Amino acid sequence: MRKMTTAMTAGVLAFAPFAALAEDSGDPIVIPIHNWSSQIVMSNVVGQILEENGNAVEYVTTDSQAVYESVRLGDVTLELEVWEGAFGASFRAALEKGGIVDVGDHDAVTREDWWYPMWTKDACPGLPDWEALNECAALFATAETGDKGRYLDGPVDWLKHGQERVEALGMDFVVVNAGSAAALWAEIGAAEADKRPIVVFNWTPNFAEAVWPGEFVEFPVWEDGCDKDPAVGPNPDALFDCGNPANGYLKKAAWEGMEEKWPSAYAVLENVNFTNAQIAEMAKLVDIDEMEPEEAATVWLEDNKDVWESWVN
Ligand code: TMO
Repeated sequence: MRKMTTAMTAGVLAFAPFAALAEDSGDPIVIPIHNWSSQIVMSNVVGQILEENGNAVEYVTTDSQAVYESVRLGDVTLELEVWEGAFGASFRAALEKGGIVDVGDHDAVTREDWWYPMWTKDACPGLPDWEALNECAALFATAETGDKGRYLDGPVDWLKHGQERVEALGMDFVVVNAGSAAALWAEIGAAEADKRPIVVFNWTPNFAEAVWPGEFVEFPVWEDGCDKDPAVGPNPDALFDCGNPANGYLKKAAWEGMEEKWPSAYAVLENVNFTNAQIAEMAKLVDIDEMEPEEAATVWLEDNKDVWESWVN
């Protein structure tokens, strides 16, 4: 359904014209879908809010790094979860090229990094320090990794640079990429039975923190430029010799032309703002309650009217 504009008629010429009501294009707003649950549910939540606003919406599954180029070119209209750790570099590169705009931060504070379930600390009490982890590398050895420890990193498209970090810091670990987020949860679940020490990629906000108490490994503190300038970080000759930002942003981004083509939807997008607890809940509806993302979004919207209704004009 499209917004109505105020029609000018001869009869009202005595009055100043009303400001034209925003008229959004009837073309669908294209929302990208990636490979972790909060992003998929949030995309459906905002998609359903935009439908409520009168917009047409279409979802496309896209690579979580390449999407910034797609937004910049207008092939995709927006992105709801720009995680500083995983996507900051791709987002900044697209901003520099032009065509993409920063639509502001969610209240959520994010962290993405090497993580272990708390039982791991019983076997390696010097944790969360990364050097202590490295001393314990043999505890994490598997047939696949020989005498080195195994670190299960995220799917490759999250570009966590685990291998570069291991090399930059001279760690006795082998980095294995999970095929999917589900493989990370399966790994933690399997280790839980006999409290086997493991270290895997994880993030917050996420459902996992309510299921498995755990901690992030403390690497050398992130400094701007650690991914670009070898001089930044403890190893003067290497990139990625720092942890990810411990208080990372979560941003919204949009195609530069969105505001003009869908002004009303853009105003809604500017209002969209989720907290850590809300995002963890979105992931839980799928990863624990096993809902389909679309259904999870409907349930979330039903339960949180007070949060989002004021975002719609
Ligand atoms: C981008 N992610 C939240 C999965 O780290």
